[in-house]
Amino acid sequence: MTVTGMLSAIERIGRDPKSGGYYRPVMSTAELDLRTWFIGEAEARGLDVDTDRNGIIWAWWGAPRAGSVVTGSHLDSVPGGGAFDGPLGVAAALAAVDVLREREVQPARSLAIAVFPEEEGSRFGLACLGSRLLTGKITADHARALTDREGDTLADVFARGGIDPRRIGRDDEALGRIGRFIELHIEQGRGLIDLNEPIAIASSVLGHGRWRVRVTGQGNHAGTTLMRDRSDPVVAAAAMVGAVSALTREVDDARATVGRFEPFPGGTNVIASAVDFWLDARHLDDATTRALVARIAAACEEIAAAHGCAVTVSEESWSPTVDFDAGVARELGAALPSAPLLGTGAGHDAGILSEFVPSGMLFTRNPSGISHSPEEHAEDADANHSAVALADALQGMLR
Ligand code: HGY
Ligand code: MN
Ligand code: MN
Repeated sequence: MTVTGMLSAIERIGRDPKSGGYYRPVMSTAELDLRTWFIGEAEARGLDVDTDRNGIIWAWWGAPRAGSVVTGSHLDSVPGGGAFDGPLGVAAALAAVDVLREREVQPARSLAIAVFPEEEGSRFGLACLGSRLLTGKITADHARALTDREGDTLADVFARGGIDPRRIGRDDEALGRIGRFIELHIEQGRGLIDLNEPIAIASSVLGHGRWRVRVTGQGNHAGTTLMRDRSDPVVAAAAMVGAVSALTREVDDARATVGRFEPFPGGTNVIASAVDFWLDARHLDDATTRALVARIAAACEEIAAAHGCAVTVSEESWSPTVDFDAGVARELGAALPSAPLLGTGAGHDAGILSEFVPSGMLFTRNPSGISHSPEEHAEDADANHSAVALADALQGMLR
């Protein structure tokens, strides 16, 4: 089955019929359905499938052993996400196995397709949770205690999803089997369309972090509280969001976003008592990101004081800038000589793994560059070509 055929088979899973956006949080019904789909596709190809103690699914062509080549991506999505972010890399990996078999390739190394849980961090707030658990970049205790918007802990959610939370954590045996990790992903940003190329090789991943900003004030009645008597955290938080944009625009190539803004209790005729909003800040230079966030935090303090409110800023996720392994990039370049090298502003499991195993990424052309939106798109020809490009990249590594 082609990549587009596989993506069509799952296109209704977790899709909001009104907005067309996807919401597939880890261990939700949608994501569990996608896991079932992937396992079915992998088993139909005779791959040996195992879901490990961190909830990572491994589909093996050959015995799990040191020096294996691993490819794959994730199936979870951001709220209102597109159809390709994650699933394109998973479907292309399945189709690349088909291509390699059509070429009668006899791998000298084992090949595995890995599907990492909670790459987006949309449920528990921490990006690339699965690859962080695998590598020990997050402790098991810290992970178990993470909570979702309903206050459910990761431990409880994983247990309900069939993963024993007592067993999560660094997995040297699984990590030790990975000789190379190659992730194919839809391009997020406009590069390839302007270069008239279908595939790019990744050079770097922008460092990025997430901070929760909590503003507290005085909850009160909307009709009986004079304006001069208010300590309204929503008004303070709104000014802070303005400061985020203004301060970030002063720093070349920095990006900062507030996409999640939650007043409490959230009544139309209620002055909120608190507001939580989340800051996503990114820059190629980690010290620049840190300095920008420090300036934003100082501005938030000033604004809170001016509105009779209090504010706390707490870090929830940090991923330093990653420069991918030059040797892997060369191998990919040798297999795909017309593919340009492109950096990305989006984080990936390959970025986390690259600290531990030689890793690389391929990007598939996205004509508009839009991502984390239902408008995310890859043309059928490019989506299907992804499998051939990935097979070309893997074939040399499997020798
Ligand atoms: O947020 C990101 O950069 C990625 O899509 N997880
Ligand atoms: Mn994403
Ligand atoms: Mn992704």
